[in-house]
Amino acid sequence: MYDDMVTARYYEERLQEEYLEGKQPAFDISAGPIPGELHLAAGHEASGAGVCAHLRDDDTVTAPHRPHHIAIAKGVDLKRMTAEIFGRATGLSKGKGGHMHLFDPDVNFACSGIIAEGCPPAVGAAMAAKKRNTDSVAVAFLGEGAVDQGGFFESLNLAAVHDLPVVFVVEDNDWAISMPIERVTDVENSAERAGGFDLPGVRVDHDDAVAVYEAAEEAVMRARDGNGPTLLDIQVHRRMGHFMGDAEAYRPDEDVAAHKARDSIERLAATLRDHGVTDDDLASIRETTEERVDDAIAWAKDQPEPDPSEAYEDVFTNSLSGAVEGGDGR
Ligand SMILES: Cc1ncc(C[n+]2csc(CCOP(=O)(O)OP(=O)(O)O)c2C)c(N)n1
Ligand SMILES: [Mg+2]
Repeated sequence: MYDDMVTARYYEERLQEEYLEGKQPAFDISAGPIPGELHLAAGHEASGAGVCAHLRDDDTVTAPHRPHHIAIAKGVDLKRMTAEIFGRATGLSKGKGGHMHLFDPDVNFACSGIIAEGCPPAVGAAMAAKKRNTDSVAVAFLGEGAVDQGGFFESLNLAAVHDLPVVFVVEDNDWAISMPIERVTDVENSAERAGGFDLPGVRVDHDDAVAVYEAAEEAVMRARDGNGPTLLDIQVHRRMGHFMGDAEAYRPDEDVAAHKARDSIERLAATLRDHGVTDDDLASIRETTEERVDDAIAWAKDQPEPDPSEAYEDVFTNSLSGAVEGGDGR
């Protein structure tokens, strides 16, 4: 878990540097080697690492618009993921999806920029696993700001009524862009939503990777053993703006400071030290992960850009000729 968490943190620090190249002084979102939006998950690492520690390649994970820590913990190919973020032809989606649309069929990972979008496909994957009599499970990650989406409730209901092997993981970082959770709901924590569907809801209310690991172990094993879904609500922290370039004018200074003070990576390092892991061991893990990340970024930046003539390949779209000529109505 420590390896995954420090990989994710360093990866995002490096992406942050690359992202800002060419975008200053006036913030130009389309400039630089990573054009478009970039949502960093620094502060969410305990959730991805603690949950995915229980998953195999054949288990399915769907993630939201803040996906890097989850993708890394699920074992998504780091080089092809980085090429995708840099918009290169060898990226996971041939450079057409960008950082919110990473798909890696080798480890059954997908993410989406549409919030709560991953819930129905995770339920579908869980239903497929059950019908095929496998013991694979599916996990849908979403933010606390997405729990009032209809698709989330429909997914909880279908998963509960069919006893499907799926775990819903809400990452609660207190904010949905500029909207604090208490302004959009009177429900104190999202785990309570499970009661309405008669399924277990568990809240992990601090950024402790070990506590996440333990709660996720029970949930994933329950799903794998055929005992149905669980809803986990995990407190994480948002160390940065909603997206790169967010000045966070809406956010009180004390809140930024409080979130930065709760570092789950430091907390896990302290736990590891208590169990006899030395500072040298930890430094050597960090060194290896930094090399791996630097290699992936250097490799990705060296990859070709997609050919513009391929823009309409591999996409769902109405055929122009069909639309003009009446076509077949697709
Ligand atoms: C269906 C839909 N509505 C609105 C948006 C715009 N949007 C992008 S992120 C976001 C807030 C998400 O907050 P949360 O789910 O808490 O995730 P966080 O960004 O805090 O990780 C919104 C409203 C969207 N992407 N999809
Ligand atoms: Mg949030």
